[in-house]
Amino acid sequence: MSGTAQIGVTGLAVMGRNLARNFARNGYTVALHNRTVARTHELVEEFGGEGHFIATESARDFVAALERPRRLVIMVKAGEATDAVIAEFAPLLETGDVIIDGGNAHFEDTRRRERELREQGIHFVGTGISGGEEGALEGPSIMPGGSEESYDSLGPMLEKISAKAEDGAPCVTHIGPDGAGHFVKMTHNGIEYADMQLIGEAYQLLRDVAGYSPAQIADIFRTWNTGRLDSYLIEITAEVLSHVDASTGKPFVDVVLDQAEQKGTGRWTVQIALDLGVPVSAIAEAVFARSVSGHADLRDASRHLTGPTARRLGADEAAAFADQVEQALYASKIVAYTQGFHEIAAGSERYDWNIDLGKVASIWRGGCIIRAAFLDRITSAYEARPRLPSLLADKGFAEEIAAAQGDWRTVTATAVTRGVPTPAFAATLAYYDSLRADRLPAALTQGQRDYFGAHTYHRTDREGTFHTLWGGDRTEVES
Ligand code: NBP
Repeated sequence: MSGTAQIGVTGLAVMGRNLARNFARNGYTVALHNRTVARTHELVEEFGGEGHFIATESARDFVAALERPRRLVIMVKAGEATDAVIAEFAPLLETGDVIIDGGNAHFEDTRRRERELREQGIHFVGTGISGGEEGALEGPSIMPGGSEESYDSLGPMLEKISAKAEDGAPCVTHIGPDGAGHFVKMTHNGIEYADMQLIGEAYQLLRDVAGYSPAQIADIFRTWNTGRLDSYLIEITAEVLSHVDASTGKPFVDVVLDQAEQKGTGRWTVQIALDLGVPVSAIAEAVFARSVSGHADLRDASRHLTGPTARRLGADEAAAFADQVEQALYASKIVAYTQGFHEIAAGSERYDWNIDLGKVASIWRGGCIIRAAFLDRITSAYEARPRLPSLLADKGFAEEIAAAQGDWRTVTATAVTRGVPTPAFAATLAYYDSLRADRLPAALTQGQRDYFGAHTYHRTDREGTFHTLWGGDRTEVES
């Protein structure tokens, strides 16, 4: 007999619980399940009034509560727990049922799970969900992978619970088959790392070079948030910077330990980029910057290292410098997103996902952590040229960077001469200059490789593969 719940959620920690409430608030009857049964009942006790919930205590009852084809969302800790839950539920399901994994799974795990469940006739939809606990409740940005068929049954529900962009469009789209959704979510998080690092570097420069206080910098960010940098991350940066610690009366940022965590998706984005041969230097520098910050031992052992001492700018110079930092931040941000979208394009190509890059940018406009006005520009760039090789090939972005680059260079040079670490500003600028360069030192690298390892090289003036007899008379042979 078919149950009455249109959707079920298993895994009722912070994300699952809020997602279940979101479905219920939107009029769906939601079956609930959690390994620790108490959590299920707590949800109903606290929020039962928000909609129709069916609390269940066993996997069998949970599955029985769902209408067919069944749709069940797994929101458990990514990794072994996901496999354990699938192993528990899959034998109870039937052909055509849909399992949605909303955890932060590695896309290769999603590909494996999708393959295994497909053999059983079950649709497995690896789904990226961004927006944290508030997004899960109020409307996240949703990135589902899996089959087209599963999206037909699931899409309308996801569209209802998703965030809506300013133009009212739901922030969800079928990203592509098997692991495409989790791949895009992973890259979203990688870009988020880069964006946060760039904002952090801008803050550090405004503090150490311009000499502004956290409260003054908060005001600068608030102003920036009314312009082209308008984004959730800039908005919350101003909030964090203006927050004063209640127990000490000091700026909150001055009492927080300056060691950041880097785990999961940010690191994966860089690892996969290396496998795909995609230069994502902004994301890599962001991951490494967090890693450096976390090495308290190294930082402590290096206290004797010398460098320039900070010399603060005067008030007029500081205001002008802040404008330059805004230019640098915007130019670096364009490059960071360029790199992230390159990785998605490369993943799509490698795994035959046919991802619509403009659509990806458009569903990030609401709900997710990197939501920003600027994403509209990315969508327009890909709509104008769907096979755009790089965002920097878009005339509009190229012109904006051209206009910003004088200040971008000044700010980065200032950071270097003042001894302020700005790895992501420097990496994005170096990437830009690498793309611009007429000749790169890779020719010399090829010569070195041929010298010590007979790795061969190609010539600029004729076809073929060549090797120079470096240990002999240095004649060139074609190989
Ligand atoms: P957690 O990642 O903390 O996972 C806790 C849940 O997993 C609980 O329901 C727990 O059940 C269940 N669980 C575990 Br742990 N091992 C299990 C097992 N072997 N069998 C069955 N259930 C098991 O929860 P979360 O922070 O709500 O995140 C859920 C997922 O959403 C994660 O994959 C996370 O990466 C992803 N995500 C989180 C965010 C965020 O902002 N937090 C954003 C986007 C995505 P129990 O109650 O019995 O211990």
